[in-house]
Amino acid sequence: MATLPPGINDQTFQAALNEFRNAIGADWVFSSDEDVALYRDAYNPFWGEDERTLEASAAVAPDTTEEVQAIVRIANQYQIPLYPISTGKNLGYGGSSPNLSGSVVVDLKRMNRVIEVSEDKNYAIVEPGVSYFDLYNYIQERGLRVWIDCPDPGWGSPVGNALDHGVGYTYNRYRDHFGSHAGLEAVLPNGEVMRTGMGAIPGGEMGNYRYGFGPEIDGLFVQGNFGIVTKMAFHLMPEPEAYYSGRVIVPRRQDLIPLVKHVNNLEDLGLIGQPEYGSPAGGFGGNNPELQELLARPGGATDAELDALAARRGVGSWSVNLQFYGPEESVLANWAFARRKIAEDIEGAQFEPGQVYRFPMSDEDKRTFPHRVAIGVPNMEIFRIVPQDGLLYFSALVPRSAEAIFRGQQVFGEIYREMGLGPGPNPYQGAATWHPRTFILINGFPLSRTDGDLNARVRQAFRMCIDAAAEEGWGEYRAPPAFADQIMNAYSFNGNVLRRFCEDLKDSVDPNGIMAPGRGGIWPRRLREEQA
Ligand code: EUG
Repeated sequence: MATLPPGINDQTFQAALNEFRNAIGADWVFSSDEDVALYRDAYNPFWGEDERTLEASAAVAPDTTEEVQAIVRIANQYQIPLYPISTGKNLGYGGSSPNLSGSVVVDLKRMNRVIEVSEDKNYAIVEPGVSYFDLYNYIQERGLRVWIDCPDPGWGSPVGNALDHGVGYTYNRYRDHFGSHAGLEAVLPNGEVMRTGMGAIPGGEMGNYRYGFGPEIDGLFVQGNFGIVTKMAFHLMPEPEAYYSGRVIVPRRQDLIPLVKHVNNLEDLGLIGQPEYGSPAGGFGGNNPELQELLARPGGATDAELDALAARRGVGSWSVNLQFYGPEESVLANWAFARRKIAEDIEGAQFEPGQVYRFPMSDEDKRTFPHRVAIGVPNMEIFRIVPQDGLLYFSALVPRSAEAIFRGQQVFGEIYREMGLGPGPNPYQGAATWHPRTFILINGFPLSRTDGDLNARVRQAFRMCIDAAAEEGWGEYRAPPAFADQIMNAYSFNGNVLRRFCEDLKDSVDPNGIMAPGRGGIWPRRLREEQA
């Protein structure tokens, strides 16, 4: 028995499904229990309790923008809530699960056409069902000298990833995936098709200039419910001549403060790609028994004790890998500049040189390259470190400083300990640095397929983290649907005017409230009143 949308009886629902079948073909309307179950969140925070929480009622898979329009019109007629997904791989952030139970998933996987890749002008135009693998293969098959910028899981969609604030590895202007877009096409909640940027001029060229004229409204489609994006243009990086990566290691825990300042400067000068912080003393290599013992003591360890231990073990406290792209001369010169600035300022800093890689690179060399996403080669290696039953990502946006990292270790560590979820972040846990101009403290809460009690505690800890972050002036950048409302409510300046403004827009462009109700914490009037 399907989970129906609120206020819709089975007869109306069946009538709507029949209309969908007439519009796009019966093969592409999925309504059996086993088909619909595939759209449940694969990292489901409700396992072991009510696994059907936030379950879809059905799914439809259109092939064209016209079919998307037909679906939206039918949804309006029958008041059926829709929930669009691209490749549906938003794992840790809800997967393909809607914010409103009973929504019909609009699965855009068949809209997987690469419309254009321009090698002269360095852009791509793609449909939402195109994956990073697809776009990469398209470029390789044609021998085009442009790079994609991909996130860790290569099966995701450039459109879907950009629309959920996703990111990659190369220079900021490419690895900020929404930031690198240049115009889009969307089906609006009333079924009309709109193009933004230069696409709004008949015969205009999407892919180059992003803004066009007037307000830039593309952001409404990010984590939003103002339409279904059916095409999107992205700026691509021209294939660089060389890639170089060097590692900096600093001895003391507090050395992270000046290190972050130097790395921020390199980044804001446009000299480096994603800086990858790590710790030889802890972090991913943190299973040292002496360290564990220090941390387990009441009150934890002091910096002096941690530094003494790191010195005794002959390891540094922090490391950062710096990545350079461009002409061979400039990547080496920029690495020399980074070394000089950091050596002048941080006593005992060490520098491990890497090697110059040149492009184009053979397939064989790509296969053995140590970190393929850094050179725009999509893969699935990241799943080696994801626990079997998945994770829930709590991801707080914090200022780009070591002080914020230290504070986050304390604030979120307390919640882990209080909720009996283990030690939580250790004194060497760094920040995620994919996003421009911010750090993101990502805490992956493990889920269980069988232990409902653990999942319930994880959900509670997640909610405590949202509140604790808000008290620090921090919000989250992305979230599983179960937490969207609480997160949006934390963005509460001036009586939640941000949310209220979005609701005004929502009521005006989507009066029937059919487009992804609840996504981004924005509900249509009808459902706001129900919740009140
Ligand atoms: C990861 C990356 C993310 C995120 C959550 C997890 C990677 C984990 C770039 O964003 O939000 C290994």
